[in-house]
Amino acid sequence: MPCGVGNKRASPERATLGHEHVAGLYPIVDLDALSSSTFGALAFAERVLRVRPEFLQLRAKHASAKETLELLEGLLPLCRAAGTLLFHNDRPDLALLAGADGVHVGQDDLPVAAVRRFAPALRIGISTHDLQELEIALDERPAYVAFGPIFPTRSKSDAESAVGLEALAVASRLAKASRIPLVAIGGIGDAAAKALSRLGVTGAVISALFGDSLDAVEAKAIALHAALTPR
Ligand code: 3NM
Repeated sequence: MPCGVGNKRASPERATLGHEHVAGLYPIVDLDALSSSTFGALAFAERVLRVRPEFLQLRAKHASAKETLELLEGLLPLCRAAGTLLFHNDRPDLALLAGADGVHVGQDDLPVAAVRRFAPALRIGISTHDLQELEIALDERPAYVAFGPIFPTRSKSDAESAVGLEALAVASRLAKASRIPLVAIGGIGDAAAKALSRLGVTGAVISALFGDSLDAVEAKAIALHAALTPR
């Protein structure tokens, strides 16, 4: 296992991160996206967790540390019950304090070596936006590498240009050769999910999970999870 040794695990038989293959939906609970809905973060998470995804991420770009820590502490038992690994975006300190499983770092966040020094037990996901960043990230042997945006997205204010499915196919080959799971991100919906699944890549999703009601959120999570799971 490249990292995460000794950290609390969601459930041994399902804690598959760190192996080369992951499948299904990677839901991101994004507080900015939730702020324009009527859903609370925990109620939203509870519904998407019904598909028992391998991992779930809290993305809290504009929330205070206090609010974020409270939310992580609320999400953790929900994730444990679903056998899902909880990742937090950007902040290993909050992930560690909450007892979460991992941290997802971007190119301008703490370097992987610093995260490992600070919190050796945390699994690490790395966000990348072109093949050069991807190759550097794979050399770090993280729990997974995210690659995107694959398609245009409105969920990230400073999103880079969309890389498209052809670049994703190349990224998928590189990640497979390194035996590191690859997560596609950016504009992933039902149609894209099928293409991802053919490439053996999983998909992180924010906006395509939203619907008019929590029942609709759950239905979207079920459909995306199925489309992202190879048959
Ligand atoms: N990171 P949606 S794209 C959070 O390319 C995030 O690193 C990206 O949201 C990256 O599913 C993105 O609504 C937004 O497109 C994903």
